[in-house]
Amino acid sequence: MTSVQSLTRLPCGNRVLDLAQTHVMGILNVTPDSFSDGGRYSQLDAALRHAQAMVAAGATLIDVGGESTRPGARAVSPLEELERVAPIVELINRELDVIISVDTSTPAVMRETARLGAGLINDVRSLQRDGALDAAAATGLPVCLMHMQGEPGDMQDDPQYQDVTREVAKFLAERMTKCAQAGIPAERIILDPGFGFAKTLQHNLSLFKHMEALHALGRPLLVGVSRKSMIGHALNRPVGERLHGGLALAALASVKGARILRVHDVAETVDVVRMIAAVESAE
Ligand code: 8Y7
Repeated sequence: MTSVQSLTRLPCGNRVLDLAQTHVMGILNVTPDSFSDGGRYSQLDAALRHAQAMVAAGATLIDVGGESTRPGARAVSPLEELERVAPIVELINRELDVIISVDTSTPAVMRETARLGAGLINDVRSLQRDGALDAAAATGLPVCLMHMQGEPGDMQDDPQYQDVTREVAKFLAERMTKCAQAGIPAERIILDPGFGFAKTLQHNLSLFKHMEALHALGRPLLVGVSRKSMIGHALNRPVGERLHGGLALAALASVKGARILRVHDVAETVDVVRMIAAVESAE
């Protein structure tokens, strides 16, 4: 079937993402807060309430992550990651009407969370860990492939590119080929330039400016710039003062054709997306 609908509707487990629109993905961090001693139930309850608020504010996807990608973050075992992520995936799937994206590079987490109701695999390592291609293929879920050089721990040491946009496109095309060979067809793939991952400010700005070049790969784009240091460095703002810069980038990304915006500030970003849609649907 190659109707127009099949080109714009992406099945995500038991839900469907309409790719004719720009969507806001809310970020839900479930890495344990060392300053909170509220116990497991209250952490789970707080995560559910945060997810609920983001859905009420207009998020159509929630990205659940249990492994910090911050430079210098401690490595987490697969079991530890699964114990953080699985209960919240199960709970959100039961309580909320939203597509659950799982931010993971870990094969066991992909398989188990898919069983518990996840609708999308968001892997900043583009399924390069041992067993990840096969695990993702077995779930039948769509996958977001993101560009990065190296590992989160060392990626910002001295990133080098001749032509950042061309190299990011080449990497993503190669990962799409690997996916196809593993049984993940192009129709199930979302692509992400990977802002802030192994890139200087100038790399990030150039990649953002030329983002449209990635449309040549034929797949929807996801953009994650919320509160990132590219905003901090461009505007000289600490992390708590990056909202306006982030909204400017959200608007630009949306106009450049990005289909999913991964953000912390859902309500504000939804207003940006809806305002643009209102203008674009006018006579
Ligand atoms: C991104 C991401 C992060 C991103 C995708 C942060 C997990 C760093 N950034 N996933 N994850 N794209 N797909 O500052 O840009 O949010 S973590």
